[in-house]
Parts: sequence; structure tokens; C-alpha cells
Amino acid sequence: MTPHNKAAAGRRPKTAGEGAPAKQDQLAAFTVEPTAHLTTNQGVQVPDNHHSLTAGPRGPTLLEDFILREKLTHFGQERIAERVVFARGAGAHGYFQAYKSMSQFTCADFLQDPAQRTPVFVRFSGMTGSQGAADTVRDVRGFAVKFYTQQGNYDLVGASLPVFYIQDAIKFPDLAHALKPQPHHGMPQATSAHDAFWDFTSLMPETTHALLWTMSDRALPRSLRMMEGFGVHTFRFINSQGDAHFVKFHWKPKLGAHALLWDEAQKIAGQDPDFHRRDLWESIEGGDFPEWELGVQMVAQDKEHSLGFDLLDPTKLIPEELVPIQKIGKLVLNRNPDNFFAETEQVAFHPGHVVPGIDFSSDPLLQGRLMSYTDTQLSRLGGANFHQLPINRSVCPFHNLQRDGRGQQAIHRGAAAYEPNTLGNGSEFRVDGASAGFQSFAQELDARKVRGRSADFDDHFTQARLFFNSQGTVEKEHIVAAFRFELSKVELPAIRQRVVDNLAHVDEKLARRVAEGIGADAPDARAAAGRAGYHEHRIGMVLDEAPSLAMASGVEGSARTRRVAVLVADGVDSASLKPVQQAIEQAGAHCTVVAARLGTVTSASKRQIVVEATFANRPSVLFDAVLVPAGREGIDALARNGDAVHFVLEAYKHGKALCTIGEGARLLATLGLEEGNAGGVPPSGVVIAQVPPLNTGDTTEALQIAHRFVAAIARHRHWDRPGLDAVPA
Ligand code: HDE
Repeated sequence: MTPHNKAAAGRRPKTAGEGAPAKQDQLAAFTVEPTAHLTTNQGVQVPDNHHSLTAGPRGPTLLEDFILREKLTHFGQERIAERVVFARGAGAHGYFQAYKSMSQFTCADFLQDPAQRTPVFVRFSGMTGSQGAADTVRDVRGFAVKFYTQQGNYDLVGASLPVFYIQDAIKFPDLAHALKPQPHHGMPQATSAHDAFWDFTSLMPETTHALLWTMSDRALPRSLRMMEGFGVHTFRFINSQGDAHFVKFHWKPKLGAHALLWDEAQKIAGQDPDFHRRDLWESIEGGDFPEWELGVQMVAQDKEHSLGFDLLDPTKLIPEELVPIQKIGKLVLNRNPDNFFAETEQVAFHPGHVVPGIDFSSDPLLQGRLMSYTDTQLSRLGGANFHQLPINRSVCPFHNLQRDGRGQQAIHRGAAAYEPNTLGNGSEFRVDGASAGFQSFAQELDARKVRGRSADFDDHFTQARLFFNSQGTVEKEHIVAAFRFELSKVELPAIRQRVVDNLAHVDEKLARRVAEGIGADAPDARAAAGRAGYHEHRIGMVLDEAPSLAMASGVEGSARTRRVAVLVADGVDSASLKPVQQAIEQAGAHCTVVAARLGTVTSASKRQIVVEATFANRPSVLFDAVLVPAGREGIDALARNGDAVHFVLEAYKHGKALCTIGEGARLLATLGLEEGNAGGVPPSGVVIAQVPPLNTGDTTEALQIAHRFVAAIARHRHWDRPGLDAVPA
């Protein structure tokens, strides 16, 4: 059974919710479910939910129908404003568990005890699109984690890229306005491929590094479960003695970091705009709980200036080659929300929600964020008590003297809502300079007020170049193609030219290739350097290349949770298919039987095979791999069906693993490949197998086929296939 089917059957994995009991219990108290009857919001039983109160059976509706009025009024108020950025999101519950005590560096409660599980709620999101946008657009994704710790809620509100476009919060509204649909006609939706975005970014060279990341495969994750996360800013760890280290946070997916191809991403946006959220939901429902490891890069306070760039600059990252990442714990998502609105929509993240042991740095982008998030929650969630919404409540008690406000849920008792007081419990209550509780790092500050940045922030190209140099050949090609696509959508030639000229400061060849693809003039580095806003102040990056920045260099791949399409028609050979299919499932991948229509097909041995999807309703872009069984009659039928042939060719063109058994290879005829592989060694990731001798009951050969196929799936994509451009798909 595929996770999709399991989800449809409404089954829950046994362990769901494990590790997050406290949060679940808290939410249960607020659960309202209609049982035998319905009531109004005042608790009055509704006699009939199908008819309004009217003057006679054909007469006008009566104003006094308070049941109808309440229902429609509430309905009209159902929507709240979507988030101004990162509007489209998907969330899940789970837990975080530290690998070892980090008490040497931080006193944060959730990083002390490896036996302790801290409940979390995670919301993934896309920065650009509205709530109804497609999931697979090219974009930076939000990766926001709320840890319900015993010392209060800690929010790590990060992203899928380690660097951001701008250095100072004052530019954020400009960036968002340039990125979002243009104000005069409200187009285009959920894409940066338009004049305004490239106009703004080409006038702001500090965006260059983040742009390179956005044009790379990183901006097209295959799955949220296969996406890295980053805290972006430099933060501080503080231990119980008050000693601090700078720290950068990383989330490393256990399934490795993998991307979609741009062609795939665009097609999926039409075929299944919910591709990512569905994948997350179904994986959790099916018991394939997504996992990430929390990594930290720590830098001692006195090494702040030793890295060749400014740690406070959010357009810079610390290459792992300079400061290794220590894995300090794991995040497991094991429970889907019960209600999208109550949890995923109402969750209120804030980079300023920190706990003892974690503190800010003076990164000017982070400092601005600290101001902005409360403001947006106030307007989005309707008042100062949004922290009382179930999803936002801390699991440790909170009590203070803040009172009243819209939507107040608490009934505060007592006469004293001020401090210090003696009326509260008869003795003096005073909170004044205690050493317990949140302590800020005692940073020394003695400065003149200034509207400006350190010159250390003025190196906009060195790390962009480092990133580009570190990519593999195919990844570089994808970056070139992405720039060409985006800029081909820009109507004003002057804007395209500015981008090309800026790119000359990253890599001359990259700039030239982009220029060629969009009919721009040859890149002119001097023109870029002559423009207002251009700064060049290199403080000496010590690396030319950092292999860790290439996505392809990530974790060893796995076939676990990958989706395999099994193409069938009447007359396929189910006997040779079955053991191969079983072995694939055992490796943790999920097979789905796909045919021209739903229902069943009859195998050569007259067995009924249930069809789960069709070539039209689940095309190849929604799978990671394709398996074509043997069976002369069945393969004849598939080879005559253009949709089936296209399915296989498209998967091949997208670099996916393919396996054919016996006559199944005929679906690859267009590629010049043959049954039994008479043509020689098949291209990378293509397994062309003979029919295994099953009448002996010996499944060794079938297992070998499956083993080769699973290994090919685990490599995610196979780019080293000859003549891909010529494949008609
Ligand atoms: Fe945000 N950001 N942001 N941001 N951000 C919001 O808060 C803002 C920035 C990020 O799943 C908003 O509740 C400013 C960087 C995520 O609910 C808003 C600045 C990064 C999410 C806001 C930044 C982020 C938000 C919109 C510049 C990557 C979604 C609604 C100073 C590290 C969280 C809301 C969720 C959401 C403001 C910069 C990540 C308007 C002013 C850099 C993942 O408050």
C-alpha cells in the first residue's frame, strides 16, 4: 500500500505523536467536535441545518433567523490575512532530541539531556507565492521550528538557503515589493522571473550571493523532507557562566538534499500544485517520519574577525571547510496537524522568541526582524493575546502582569496586576535583577550613532564566486539555464544587461553564457562597477572552492520513501514483476501501479492487478523511478500507447532510474536501447534485465535486478546520460 492509500484510509502510524504529548494534551482541551447534534455558538441546539427560517415555504427569509445569521456571519469572517511573505506553508508536529549535553556552550534546556524529547512544531513555506500558489516554484523556502522547551518557546525561524538577499532590515519591504506580483496588474504570481525583481536586485549587488543560490538547484527541492535548513544569521550560545560563542544553525535532512529539475518543477506545478505538502503529509501518515539533524558551527568570540568576511553579514556563510559542522541533535516530524487553520495558519513564529542560553548577534537584518514579527502577528492574529492560541502556548507555565486585550482566554484573579506589590499574597513580591531567567550576553557597546554599515559588508562577489566555483558541472549548467529563463522573462533589455554586467564580477564565463542565451551584449564588469550601489572591499576569503556547497556532494543517497511507477497493461508478466516489486518495497521505496485507466488489468497468467493511477492523473514527473515488467502482449499494448512511451522517455530525460524486465525494454526503443541490452552497457541509472528464472523458485536473480534498480534510485538523478537534449519528451 502506498502512503497515499494509507492516508486515504485515514490510518495513523502507531508511534504518531510520540515525543510531543504535552503539546497534544494542551490542544485536546480546545478541541470542539460536533457529535450527535449541532448547536449555535451560544450552545443552543440547532433543529435543522438545511432550511432557513422563512415566511411560508416560498416566502422571504426572516431577519430574526439568528441561526442563519450567526452561521453566515462566522463564515464571512473565516479568513484572516495571509502572511505578507512566506504565506503558503505546511506544518507538522514532532520532537527534538539532543545527541549529547551542550552545557559547555549553552544552558538552553533542550540541549542538555540526550534522554529528553522536546516537542516541536515546524512550518515550511515559500517566500514568494500567495497561499494558493504552487509548491514547486523557484523560491527560498521558510524552515521555521518552534521548540516548546521547559524554559519557554524557542523559535528558530530559518530558511532553505544559508544567505539572504539583503544586509539591512530597512531594505526588506523593498525586496518583498520587488519580488511579489507587480502592483499595477498583480502579476506574475510566485515567481521572481519579472522586471521588478531583476530591476531591484541588479541595482543592489549585495543580493548577488543569494541570487546564485536561488538560481541553483537548491531553490527546487524534490521534497521538504530532502531540504536543508539554515538559521541564516549568526546567533550566540551562552553557557551558565555567561561565556558566549557565535553560532550558525543548520538542518541536515537524513534523506540527503535533492532537487527537482526546472522542467519537472514547472510541470508538477500544474499536475499537483500541492506536491510538497502532500508529500510531507503522506510520509507522516504512512510512518515515513522525516528527520533532520541539527548542526552547529561555533566560533569563539575572539575569532570573530578571523574568517575573511564579517560574521554579522547575512549575505555570507561560513564554509564547512573553515568551521566544521557539529551534529548535536535530531528533529523528527511524526504527527500531522489536526487542523490546518488552527495550527499551521495560526502558528506565530518570531526570531525574538529565544530562551536562556541563546542570544542574538548584531546582524542588522536580524535586529530588524526582532521588531517586525510581533507587529505582523498583532494584525494577522487580531490582538495582543495571540500567544494564548493553543499552537502558540508554551508547555511551561507563563504568568505575568499583562492583562486584558482582545481575545483574552485567561481569568486573572487577585487585586495586584503590578510589580512590586504586597497585595498579591501578603508579602513583598519583587522581580529585580535576579540571576535566574533569560540573561543577555554582556556585549560591550561604545559607539557613535551612524546610518551606515561597516566596510566589511562591502564584498558582494567573493562568496558568490566561491559558491559558483564549488558547483558540479551539471549544477553549473542548471544555474546558467535558470538565469537565462528568468531574464528571458524580463522585458527591459537594460535590466537584463545590468544583471549580466554584475555577473561578470562573479564569473566571466557564467556572465558570457547567460548573455549569449538572452541576446544581451557581452558582460561589462566596468559598467557594473561604475554604478551607484556597487561596492568592492575584499577582506580576503581564504578558499577558492568549498565542495560542501555543492548539493551533489551531500549525504549518501537512499531509495527510502522514493516513488516508483510500475507501468502495466493487460498481458504483463506478474510472476517476474512480483519479487522485484517486493524487494523495492523492502528497501523502503513505494510502488504505484500505473496504467491507461483505473480498475484492474489481467496479467499473462490471468491474475488481476489493481491499477492505482493513470498516465494522465499521475504522470512521470510525480515519480522518482519507473519499472516496466515483461510480458509480450502487455508490452505491445504499452508500446502502442503514446502516453506510456512518453512516461518512460520523460523519466529518462529527467535523469530518473529506470528498470525494464524482458520485453519491457521495448519502451526504450526510441532511445536505441533493446531487450537484453544487445546495444551494450546501458546508460547510467538504466537497468535492462532478462526475465529471471522463477519456475525454480529461486529469486536470487530477481533480487539482483531489484538491488541494481534500488541503487540507481538512491543516486536520485543520473545526469551522465548521452543525448538527453534530443529525447522527445
Ligand atoms: Fe521573515 N517575516 N522577515 N525572514 N520570515 C515573516 O512574519 C521579516 C527574514 C521567515 O512559517 C513575517 O508571521 C523582516 C529572513 C520565515 O510563519 C514578517 C525581515 C528570513 C517566515 C517577516 C525578514 C526570514 C517569515 C510574515 C527583514 C530567513 C515564515 C508573517 C528584517 C532566515 C514563518 C509573519 C512562518 C515571516 C518579516 C527577513 C524567514 C512580515 C522585516 C532573513 C521562515 O513578520
